[in-house]
Amino acid sequence: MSDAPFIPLAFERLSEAEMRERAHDFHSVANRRRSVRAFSPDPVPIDVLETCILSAGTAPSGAHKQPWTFALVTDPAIKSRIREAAEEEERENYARRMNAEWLDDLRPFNTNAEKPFLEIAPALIILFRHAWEIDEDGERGQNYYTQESVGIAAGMLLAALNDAGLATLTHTPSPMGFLAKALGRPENEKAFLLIPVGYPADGCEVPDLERKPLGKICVRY
Ligand code: IYR
Repeated sequence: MSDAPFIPLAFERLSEAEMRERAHDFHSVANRRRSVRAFSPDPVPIDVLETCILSAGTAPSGAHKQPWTFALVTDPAIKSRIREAAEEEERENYARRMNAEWLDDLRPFNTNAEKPFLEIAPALIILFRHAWEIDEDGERGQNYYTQESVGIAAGMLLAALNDAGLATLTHTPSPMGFLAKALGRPENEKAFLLIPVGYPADGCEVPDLERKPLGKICVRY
């Protein structure tokens, strides 16, 4: 038996009617989320972003190591540096790294190597994955399932920001090594995702996409 302390779980059963209503309400908010590439430069309340980051930080993680750092960037000079470095990689991606099928799959999204949203969006949240930990004495400690843990935290962050009335983009400039360098992150932290956050630009349009129905994403046994 472990001698680690346990405490009573705070958990309240809801009525089925309330469960149904809450599940539907959450789906209707989640289903309005769209990846936005045209942002308004209007500033957003930083405390709202911080609260959403706290929600992301409630994600489950391997051995509760919480192997994540959320870099919240609003400094225009840093945003510019990130845009410049991201576009340098993306020019290489579009010109050489992505094959014909990939470029064809991206056609409906009208993307290219230009990433003005990295400067225009009022905030960028860069999620770093801790591949391992470094303790106060500089010793290495193991982390577990860091891809899964940080992926779940990223999903929770996107859901929280969407629920708070903010638009996001799930952006993966690749390779992402330049982000740790630009932000001076320690060597155990690997950039996982870059999320521009703000309000959509006036007149913002998004591709006319459909989501798969339940029958296409859920199999019952
Ligand atoms: N990273 C590139 C290309 C790109 C790739 C996928 I897969 C997307 O869903 C969207 C874009 C870019 O950001 O343009």
